[in-house]
Amino acid sequence: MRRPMVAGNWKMNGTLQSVADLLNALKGEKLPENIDVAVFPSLPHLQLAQQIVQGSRIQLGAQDCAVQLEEGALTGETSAMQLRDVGCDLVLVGHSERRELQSEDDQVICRKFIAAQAAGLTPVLCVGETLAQREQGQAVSTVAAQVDAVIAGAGVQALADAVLAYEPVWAIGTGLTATPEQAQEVHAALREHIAGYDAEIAQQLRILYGGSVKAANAVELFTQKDIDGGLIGGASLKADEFGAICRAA
Ligand code: G2H
Repeated sequence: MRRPMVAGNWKMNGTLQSVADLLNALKGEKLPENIDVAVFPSLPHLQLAQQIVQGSRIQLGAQDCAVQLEEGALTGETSAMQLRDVGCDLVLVGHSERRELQSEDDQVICRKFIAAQAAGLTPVLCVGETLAQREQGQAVSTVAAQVDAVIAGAGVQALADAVLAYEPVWAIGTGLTATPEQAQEVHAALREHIAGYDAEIAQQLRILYGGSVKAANAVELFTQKDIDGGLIGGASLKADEFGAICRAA
């Protein structure tokens, strides 16, 4: 039985005040006992967020980490070790916005995944196909190749301490959501693909769905057999909406 997770990716949003307000409101939401709940604020807000979620059941994550683990002359970078030091439990790796806007390739993403685990963080590895890839019938082969690149560098065993998030690029922040059937099809294919390496790891791996999830569509997505919760962007910026999504998991 996989424990569902609902994670809020706050992207580049918020101020110290709004982050405090959002977290305090979220702490007041009724969150189901049988799921993991995590939030991923911007870097400057992590320490404050850590102080607010401390002692609560909300886990804290960062949106990215450096490929390098050791301290060094890397202006603007933040290591997984530093994220761990400020109280992060998780880190997103390979979000499509970074793959696209920061030109992160599979090799860089694999190194970040390895650095995250070495620092004691749980990586949430994001994969997804573009609309063009889907239209060419390459949705599954694209996401499978993205997972393969991490397995090639980190080993399949590394997935035992990771979370996978399937986020079709065409559904991110667009208001378009994959239908529950489209999402389930890719989740099942990913699990089957990973089972080709190790059946038990595939069975236990949590695969979250992301891409315009909101309270109104969460139930139909989360009740699919291979969907183990969600990675929520825009809708995670409102405590009541995010609370409702958590209760759908
Ligand atoms: C996908 C998702 C969260 P949104 O990026 O990672 O964002 O729910 O706004 O589509």
